[in-house]
Amino acid sequence: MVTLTIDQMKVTVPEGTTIMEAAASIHIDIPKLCYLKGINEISACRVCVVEMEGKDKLITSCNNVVEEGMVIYTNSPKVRLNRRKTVSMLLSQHDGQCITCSRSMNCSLQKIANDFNILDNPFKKEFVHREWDKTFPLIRDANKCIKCMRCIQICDKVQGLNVWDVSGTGARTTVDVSRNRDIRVADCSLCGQCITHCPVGALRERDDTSMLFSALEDENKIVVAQIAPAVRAAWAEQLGLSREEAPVEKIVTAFRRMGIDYVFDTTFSADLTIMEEGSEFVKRLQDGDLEEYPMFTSCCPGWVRFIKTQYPDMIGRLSTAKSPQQMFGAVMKTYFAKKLGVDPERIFTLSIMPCLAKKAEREMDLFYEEYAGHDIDCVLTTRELDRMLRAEHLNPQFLEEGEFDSPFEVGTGAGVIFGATGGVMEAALRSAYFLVTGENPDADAFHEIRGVKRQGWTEAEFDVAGNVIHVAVVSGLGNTGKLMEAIRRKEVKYEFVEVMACPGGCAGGGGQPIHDGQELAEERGSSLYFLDRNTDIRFSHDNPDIQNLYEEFFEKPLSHRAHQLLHTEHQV
Ligand code: HC0
Ligand code: SF4
Repeated sequence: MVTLTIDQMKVTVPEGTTIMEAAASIHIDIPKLCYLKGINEISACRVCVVEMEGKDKLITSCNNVVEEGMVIYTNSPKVRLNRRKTVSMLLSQHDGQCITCSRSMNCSLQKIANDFNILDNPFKKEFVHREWDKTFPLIRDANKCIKCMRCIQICDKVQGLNVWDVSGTGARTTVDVSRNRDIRVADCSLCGQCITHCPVGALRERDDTSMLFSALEDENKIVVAQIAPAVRAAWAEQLGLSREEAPVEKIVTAFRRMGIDYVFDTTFSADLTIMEEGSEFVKRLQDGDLEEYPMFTSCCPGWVRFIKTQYPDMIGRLSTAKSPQQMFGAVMKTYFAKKLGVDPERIFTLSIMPCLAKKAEREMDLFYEEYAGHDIDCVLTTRELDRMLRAEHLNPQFLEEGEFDSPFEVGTGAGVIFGATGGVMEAALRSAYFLVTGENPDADAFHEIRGVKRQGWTEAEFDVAGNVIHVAVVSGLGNTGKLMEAIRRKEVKYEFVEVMACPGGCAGGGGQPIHDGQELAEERGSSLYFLDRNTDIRFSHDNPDIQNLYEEFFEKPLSHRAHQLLHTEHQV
């Protein structure tokens, strides 16, 4: 252990602790902009400087470790002056258009500048316009970039994709797409992790809210919304409500007040996905198709983009089942349109997702009878939902809980846990067990695969009526890359693998509210498991609305019509 003095307080911490962590242990919060534990400890921003007795130069606290007898000042006049200057310099490189920024009030630079009471900035810089294709779901605004390097490190170290790099030299140094590529060809998975780790508004999603408002204005359109499982665990975080005070049913009421015609829960189509994907798994298992390589889940579009660019030879191992988002869209434009007695063209499908890649996934075509279009017309992230609720002056505190519409009213606990890492696998196993044995297992029989794993993956084996099934669950694309290599080298062997691009699954999705420096995927995931435990129906195949949909329309899983509407051929 090492004892030192910080701001006249003695503190004893383990060897190797950074000064920043030692200060945090006695509730001194040293300001910082670039630091991300274990990922970005390069002192790029230099906001975290402190004064050390006996040393002339200030030192950065994020990457200098404690020494016995050290005397540190975190807010001496010298430190204060230096930090103010550093922040002012950073502000000079930032266009400061806070009023029109998607991160206004949620920006670490804005907060630090306010905390330091910086009311004027002597440094001014001319900004050059930099081109960016604003039709791409991920948008970079170089004039807001403060070169903290977090996006480079997250994409590289956590997601293994190296999409970003430093470009230019000297005063022109900035961050841009690596190797001078266009973002569209840079193999970006659209996981959005660089956005959720950007301390300012230099990275954001394409805002699609105007598409929804146009549809709402169009009297010919019937607007049908779905809300993804993980949205319920996070949507109110920045609206000032706790999770307990913010059930998803409040969004239903908000949507009705906005004029949305029908509101459904994606947990319903998560159940539908399980029926199809679970049946496909059992079939592939029985056909001996899983002896060499596993079947991979296909519901995470970030992962699907990743496999297409990084492991194209493995595409055939993906389940052919569409994701719940797409399945719901297909059902709305066919079965539901028929039920309403309207043309599919009149149905405008909206989905609220914790994800950016869903904005690209929606471009998938749908052809059915006379109709040629898309399953989904508009995807908004949880953050866009929050901005929209604010714009509409819909205060969630005063919204009552509404009810999802019929005929897809019921979603099960199995559908809810899709939003957490391991949830799709667990839901699939609950139903696969039933498909093989004709009986339900204990709903918690597959709990071993729950929980966020920052490094590596979770594996387990389960006995289903004498068949031992080896499964793996992985989240984060860096981890996924390692798992894929191990599978290829035949160091591991599984029959079924769940992959989610974002660490912790959709709960930690790139479209979720941003809390700088905090990883909330685990906490949000736990709240989804809590909802599952407290739901009456915990098996997808027990969902009466799903049973009814098969009876009235699809006949049975993997039927001809199911293949036509609920499955897809994955192509590079
Ligand atoms: Fe997910 Fe999904 S669970 S990918 O994370 O499968 O985005 O929440 O909506 O489609 O259901 C995201 C979340 C979904 C889909 C579902 C799946
Ligand atoms: Fe990298 Fe994901 Fe950002 Fe794309 S969205 S640049 S893959 S971190």
